[in-house]
Amino acid sequence: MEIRTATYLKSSEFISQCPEHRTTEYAFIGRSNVGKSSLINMLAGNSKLAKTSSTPGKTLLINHFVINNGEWYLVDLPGYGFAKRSKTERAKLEHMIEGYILQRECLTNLFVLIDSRLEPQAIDLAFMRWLGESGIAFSIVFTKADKLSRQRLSENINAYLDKLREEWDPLPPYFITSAETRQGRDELLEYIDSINKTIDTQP
Ligand SMILES: Nc1nc2c(ncn2[C@@H]2O[C@H](COP(=O)(O)OP(=O)(O)OP(=O)(O)O)[C@@H](O)[C@H]2O)c(=O)[nH]1
Ligand SMILES: [Mg+2]
Repeated sequence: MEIRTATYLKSSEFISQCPEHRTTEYAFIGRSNVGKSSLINMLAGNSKLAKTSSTPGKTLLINHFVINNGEWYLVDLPGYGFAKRSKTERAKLEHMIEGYILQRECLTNLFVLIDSRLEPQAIDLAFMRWLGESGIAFSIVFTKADKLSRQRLSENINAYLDKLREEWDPLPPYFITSAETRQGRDELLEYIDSINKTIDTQP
């Protein structure tokens, strides 16, 4: 599948403000700075679509993007776990993210982004546990693959999968990506396409 058009639609603070929905919707979540907005831009083939920053905490709202004139939506979410934010601010963002994930009925699949350079982080494992307990379908996207040698990358991914096997059987689907080299783009788009085909996505 190719993305022919990708346009910004709306930023929302609450689910009640999210656009009315008639098609499938894919959202990206993960720790601040993991590369959610960059991944959306890489998929869309437009580096200016979602705002990115080298400083964590850039995305602060639920951002909807329309793909292929309404065939499906991409959603950029704020990151979780940014320690430098005040307790109140963090609670507000967590509330926003939780509300979206639990209440957005048209959320077709959530992609949980994991920095491929890091060993498994408790906050991500706890977040995925919560998704499982809440019955939310998700897939894992390892990001920033370009920052590691091929061997180091495969060692890290294997170690991560081993950690996940302690809790998950079967493992969630996973993808290895780089917003720099566009690694994983075709696989992710094919995956989204395969889900779209099981659901009528005509607007
Ligand atoms: N080398 C490399 N850098 C990346 C990649 N993806 C993201 N980055 C960089 O990582 C930083 C954070 O990227 P964002 O896409 O803004 O991260 P985010 O997860 O949306 O962050 P918040 O909105 O703050 O939660 C930026 O400096 C990006 O250029 C990647 O695949 N490779
Ligand atoms: Mg962002």
